[in-house]
Amino acid sequence: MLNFIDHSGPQASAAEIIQGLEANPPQVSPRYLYDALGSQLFTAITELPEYYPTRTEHAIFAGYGAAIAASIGTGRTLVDLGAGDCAKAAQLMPQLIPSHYVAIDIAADYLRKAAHGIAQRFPAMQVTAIAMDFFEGLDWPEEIDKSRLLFFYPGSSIGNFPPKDAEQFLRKLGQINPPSDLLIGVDLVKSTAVLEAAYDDALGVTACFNLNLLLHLNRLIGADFNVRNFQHRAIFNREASRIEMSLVSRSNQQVRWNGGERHFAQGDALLTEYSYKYRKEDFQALLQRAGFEFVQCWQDEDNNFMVCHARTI
Ligand code: AVI
Repeated sequence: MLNFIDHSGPQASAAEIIQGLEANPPQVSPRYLYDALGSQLFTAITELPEYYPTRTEHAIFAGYGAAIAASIGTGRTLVDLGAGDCAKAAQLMPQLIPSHYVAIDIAADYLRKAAHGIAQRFPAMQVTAIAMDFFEGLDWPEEIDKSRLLFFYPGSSIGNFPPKDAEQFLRKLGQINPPSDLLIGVDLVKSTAVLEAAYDDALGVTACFNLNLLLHLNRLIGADFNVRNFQHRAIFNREASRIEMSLVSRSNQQVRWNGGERHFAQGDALLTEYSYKYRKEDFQALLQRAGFEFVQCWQDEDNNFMVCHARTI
């Protein structure tokens, strides 16, 4: 049976968006990449030949599912952070055999349907879906028992936080009710060519995903961004170890929104997302600083991606 809890609240803050647009350099939180179309475009990205993280992580789960379950144990409360279609957790369920599956995502309708499907597929398991934004930290809902927690954070979503924020986020997770475990997917540093192709694919799907953010902003703050006047850019900054995704103005232009405006000169960049890439030892050190001891990790043959099991210290 599915228990659905809606803690979604207001999803967008016009003031926050405008503050970012008026900053120098201008920036927008990556969360605004994910309206209904943006979420579908992201799903399309995960199927692109250049975008290796999703299929590599899938292969790691397929190849090492039994070893992962042996490391973690069964009968846990599996807390899926950013569950989406719940497919990644479902892949591991036959081995992890959770007693309770808690799926958390901001997209309430999508989550309810996906979690309902999981409840039907695994009738012996308790299933709770919580619509909430855990981006700024996870306020644990009182309704849910918090014993024997296993946090599941796949897809290298941790890379969309700057490392200091990632550390703080993980520390807060670990403090909810220790001892608890963490199973997390992390994208690894690799060649610039492979990384930049993954974020600037030949079909232009990532460009659409990025540009669609402007249409989303137009609706959220009454802006008049013209998508044709901006160009997608994704570059790997090796020193900062991150992909920097932005939208570059193709001309000198004025963009207006409710109560404000900004001039974009040709070449000005609006920053839309960072995607940090880690070296294994650097991520282990981050886990440690966040209050987790590293237990074990699994990687693909080419060392493109890793899945880490960690436990609160
Ligand atoms: C969701 N997140 C892990 C993706 C990433 O790889 O940073 C988002 C993304 N941005 C462009 N392509 C994919």
